[in-house]
Amino acid sequence: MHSESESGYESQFSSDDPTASYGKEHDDQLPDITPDDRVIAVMGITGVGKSTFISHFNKDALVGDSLVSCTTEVGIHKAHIGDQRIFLIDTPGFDDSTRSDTDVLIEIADWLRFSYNENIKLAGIIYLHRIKDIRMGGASIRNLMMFKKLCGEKCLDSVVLATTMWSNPPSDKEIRRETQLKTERKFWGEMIAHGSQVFRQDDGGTSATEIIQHILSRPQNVTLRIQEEMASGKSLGETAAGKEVQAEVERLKARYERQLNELRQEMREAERRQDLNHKKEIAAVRAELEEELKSSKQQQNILRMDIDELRKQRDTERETLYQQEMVHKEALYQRDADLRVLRAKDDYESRLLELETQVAQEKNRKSGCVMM
Ligand SMILES: Nc1nc2c(ncn2[C@@H]2O[C@H](COP(=O)(O)OP(=O)(O)OP(=O)(O)O)[C@@H](O)[C@H]2O)c(=O)[nH]1
Ligand SMILES: [Mg+2]
Repeated sequence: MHSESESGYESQFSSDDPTASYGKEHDDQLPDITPDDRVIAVMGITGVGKSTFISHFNKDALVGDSLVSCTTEVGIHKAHIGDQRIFLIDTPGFDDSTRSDTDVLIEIADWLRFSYNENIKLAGIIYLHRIKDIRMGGASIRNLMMFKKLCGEKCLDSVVLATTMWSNPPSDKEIRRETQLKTERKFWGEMIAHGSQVFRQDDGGTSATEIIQHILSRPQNVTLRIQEEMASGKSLGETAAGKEVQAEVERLKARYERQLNELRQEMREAERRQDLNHKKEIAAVRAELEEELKSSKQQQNILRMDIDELRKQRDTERETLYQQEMVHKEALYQRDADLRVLRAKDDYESRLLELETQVAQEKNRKSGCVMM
């Protein structure tokens, strides 16, 4: 097993970019993925260990060490298992700490649509889960639901469900959690019944290679449900995964509206009592909720849009951000240059003053005066 960080997708990015991110640059360039290559997507909630898994095959995968999500864009990493060339697709996870589910879905769906159009088929999908998580909380359940909707039942036999972050040796609690994950239909039970395989990612590169080898042992490639849906002309919001996000956005929107109504009532009470401080507090919370509500409405509009339009919009936003960054960098560079000139001028003037003083002292010495 060895990794490469050049050629293919990766070569289209600057060498100091450690992660090859998929982006608009690919519009006019065919990726260097041939039908003989096997492409494997790695998915799961943020911080579960997707990039770490990939880094066992290609050191360029960007592993996070902070509380915020690390991988925000789809990244493509090339590696070899024996003679087989593989491409590992790193994906941002739902429950991203900085982005909405809508943004994450756009990012993943956009790559899946692009790969479908380029006839790049997936050999399999690895779905990671932290065995350390005490409960299958809201975010994990939502992520799993989204994943199932993204894949569709037909693809489930190409899915590997793998648990990360095992203790050594495994604790009883971890083993009990694994059993629960495997047996409860709403967790992994139903997926296992449709052919998904369970692995432990508990031994670094060794267990990671076993997982990849299992996928490679299956000759067929798969098309995910969302890829078929988008190819048939559906907007993102019309796909099963998009509907899942829509439902979540709708639920949040209803919650913000309810809270705003409650605040209006509270505000009337505060006005009646002429309680200025409370009025200020309510106004601050109301402003936050109104922002959230605005963002939910924007997300609903985004999900109704055609994915091509979305992509163009996103590329324009990125371009604007890039331009702003360049202007900012240029201003900083100019400020540094101005500072250097000022410093050089100061140095020159002090040196000149020093020399003038020396000359005056010399003159005075020669004429016999004493300088005070
Ligand atoms: N103990 C242990 N730590 C792990 C394991 N896998 C990942 N980590 C650590 O968990 C943290 C997050 O790992 P990442 O690989 O960045 O997770 P990710 O899923 O790519 O996260 P995002 O990019 O934010 O979605 C890092 O500090 C890793 O070192 C594992 O199997 N065991
Ligand atoms: Mg990552």
